[in-house]
Amino acid sequence: MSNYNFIQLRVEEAVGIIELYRSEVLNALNRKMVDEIVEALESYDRNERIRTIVITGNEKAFAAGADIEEMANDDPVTLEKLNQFAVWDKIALVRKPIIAAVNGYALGGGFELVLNCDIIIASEKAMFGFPEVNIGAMPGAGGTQRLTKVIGKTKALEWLWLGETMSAKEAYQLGVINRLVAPEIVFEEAMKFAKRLSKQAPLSLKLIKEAVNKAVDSSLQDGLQLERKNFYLLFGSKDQKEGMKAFIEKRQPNFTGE
Ligand code: DAK
Repeated sequence: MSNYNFIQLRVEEAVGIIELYRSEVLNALNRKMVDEIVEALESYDRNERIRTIVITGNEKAFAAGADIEEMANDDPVTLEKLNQFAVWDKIALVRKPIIAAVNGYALGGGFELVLNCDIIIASEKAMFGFPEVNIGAMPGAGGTQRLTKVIGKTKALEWLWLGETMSAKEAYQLGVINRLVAPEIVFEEAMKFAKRLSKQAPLSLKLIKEAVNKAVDSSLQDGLQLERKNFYLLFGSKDQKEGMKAFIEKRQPNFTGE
C-alpha cells in the first residue's frame, strides 16, 4: 500500500503528518482507513528522517468513530476472522512520539485513536466521548482500558455508561489532554510541540515512551526494572555523551539519534 484513499501524508522538517481525510462522514474510520493509518505510522516509525508524528483531522472532526455503516451487520464470527484488533494493536508499538491535534469530534474509535497518541493538543471546540452505549455497543479498541487508566474507574464508568460528549474543557480538567487552545491554532501548536520534540535525543524519547507505557501497563516494580535497563542503555549512546558534554560546555547539543 502507499496510495492512500482516506488519509493524506506530508512531511514538514522532521515531522511526519497524517491527516485523516474522509470529511464527508466526519472522518468515520472504516477498516481500510485504519489499515492506512497504521501503515503510515509504521512507515514514519521506520523512516530515519522523521522524529515525531502528528495525526490530525479537520475543523469539524478528528474522527467521529468507527464506520457504523460498515460494522452494523457484523457478527462475532466475521469480527473474529477480520481480527481488526491485531491492526489496532500495532499503533501502540510505534516507538516515536505521536501527537494528536484534535478539532471537532473525537468519538468512539476516534477517541480511541487519540488515546493511543502520546500528547494530545485539542481545540476549545473539540468534543470527546464514547457514544457506543447509545448504539448498543461498547468501545472495541481499548477505550474502556485507556480512559480508565487516565481518569479512574468511577469517572470512566460515568462517561462510558452515559455515552455523553465530553467538552474539551472537561477533558482538560480530567487530565485527558495536554493543551487546550483556540481552534485556529490547534495544528500550529501541535507542530510547535512536535518540532520541539524533534530536537530532543530520539533514542531518549523512544526509551522514555517505552518506560512510561510500562508504568501504565505493569506493576511499579516491573516498570522500575525497565526504566533502569533503559537508563543504562542510554549511556551507551553517542547522544548521551553529546548531551552531557554540551551541558558542561554550555552550548546546545547536536543529537544524531545514535
Ligand atoms: N460512522 C459512519 N458515518 C458517520 C459516523 C460514523 N461513526 N459519524 C458520522 N457519520 C456520517 C453521518 O451518517 C452523516 O452522513 P450523511 O448522512 O451525510 O451521508 C455525516 O457523517 C455527517 O454526520 P451528521 O449529519 O450526523 O452530523 P451532525 O453534525 O448532525 O452530528 C455527530 C455529528 C458526531 C454527533 C453524529 O454524526 C454522530 O452521532 N455520529 C456517530 C458517533 C458515534 O456513535 N461514534 C461511535 C461509533 S462506534 C473496533 C475498533 C473500534 C470500534 C469498534 C471495534 N475493533 C478493533 C473491533 C469503534 C466503534 C465506534 O467508534
